[in-house]
Amino acid sequence: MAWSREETVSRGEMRDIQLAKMQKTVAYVYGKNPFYRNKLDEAGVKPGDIKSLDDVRRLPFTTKMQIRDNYPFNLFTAPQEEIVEYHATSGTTGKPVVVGYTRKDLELWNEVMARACTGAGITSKDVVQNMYGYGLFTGGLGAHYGTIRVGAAVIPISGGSTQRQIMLMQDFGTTAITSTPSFLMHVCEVGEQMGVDFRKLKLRTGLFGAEPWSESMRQAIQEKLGITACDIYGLSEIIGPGVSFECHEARNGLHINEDFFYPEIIDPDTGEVLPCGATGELVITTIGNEGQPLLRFRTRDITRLSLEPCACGRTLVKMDRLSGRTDDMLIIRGVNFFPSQIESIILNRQGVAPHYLIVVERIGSMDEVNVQIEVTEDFMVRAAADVLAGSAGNILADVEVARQKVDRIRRDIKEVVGITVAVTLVPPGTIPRSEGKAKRVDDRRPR
Ligand code: DLL
Repeated sequence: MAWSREETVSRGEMRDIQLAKMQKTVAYVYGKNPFYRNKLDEAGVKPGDIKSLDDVRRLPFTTKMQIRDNYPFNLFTAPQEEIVEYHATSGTTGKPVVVGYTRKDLELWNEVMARACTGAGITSKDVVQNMYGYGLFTGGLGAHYGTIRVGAAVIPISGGSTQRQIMLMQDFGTTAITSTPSFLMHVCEVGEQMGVDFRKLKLRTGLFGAEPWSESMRQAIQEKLGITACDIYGLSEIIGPGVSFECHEARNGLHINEDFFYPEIIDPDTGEVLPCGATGELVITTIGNEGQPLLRFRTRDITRLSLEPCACGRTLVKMDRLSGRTDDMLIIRGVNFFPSQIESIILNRQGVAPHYLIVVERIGSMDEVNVQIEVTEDFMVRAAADVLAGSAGNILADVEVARQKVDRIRRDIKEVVGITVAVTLVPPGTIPRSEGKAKRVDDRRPR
């Protein structure tokens, strides 16, 4: 069952809703925000020109850089006194991107997060352990609002405190988890070391996102915890988590809350709109936001849209799990690839853990990639026991197993990605763990 009627309306009705809200949004920003008025005047478009959804492509794009250039509040369209909550991106370089929410925006965010929780099968009977970071990052409060809106109980533990996470899971009878997939994997690893069998706990579902994760990672999470793992997508500029979400029935793509976030797919190089089903950059126009509405925001996230009917009965358009970001793409010796392509290859191998780091260096004039992957605790214990026992035959066999693993992973990467990389197996616990989004790439090339 969907949370709201809009999730199951016909295509025709959805397009009517979108057009009415689009026209209202364009008139609103044109009337209230000098940045947009100038942009629309330059593009020669007046609010009255948006007569059909096809006219949306006449609107100019908005980029992250433009939001940053208007730091902190110049893109706000609602007056300052109507803003009731701020969020911001972490921003590793320069100023962060700031977002301001009015009461109506918070209502909208509650609504889309309630839809996402319902999509994952969360109801008022659930106890949700919210491991997303609280603070300026939107993950914590977004999941918090959605949980409460569906009437479930939230445990607002935030990220970190790994052992405490496990204790609360056991003692509070947690049934659902909201977390980045990488932090959850870390919690699992620590739990396993403590001898916890997560499958025996009351856990049954979860909403995971904020970073790329592969189908293999989903399988690993589902197996280790005995839950259904649903993907959730969003970005601070648009609202935070809740732009799109997977339903637990199908788990094969994310329903976009398109009555609030109007999606388009464009060719990232030319800006041309691509037909439904083509892969490209996701562009979103917010058609319900008040604080800081965005016209045709370039997310830089790469995906494709699908209108195939879904087993859950929702008619909301679906997007594929992200294949990467245009700005995360690594170009190595002329070959383009996304770090997330490597994850499935690693996760499909026995004896290695889902913790990896892709190190890129320039040696002379050549770019070299070294994929560091942790071996599992079990593998390490066996090898150490053989060394202690002084059994030369077994030690040699262990070395041979490790060599074959490295060779296999190298070959698979070459086949899938098309480049030759070095693969190094490193001891368990060597790769830094994150409490939020994992850092998968260490690009040491001079800029
Ligand atoms: O990550 C909002 C969020 C919080 C989403 C919790 C889901 C759960 P930002 O910090 O602004 O916002 O980062 C947004 O993260 O453009 C994507 O590149 C990436 N991202 C978010 N969700 C997913 C996902 C939050 N499910 C950026 N899969 C986005 C892959 C994701 N990447």
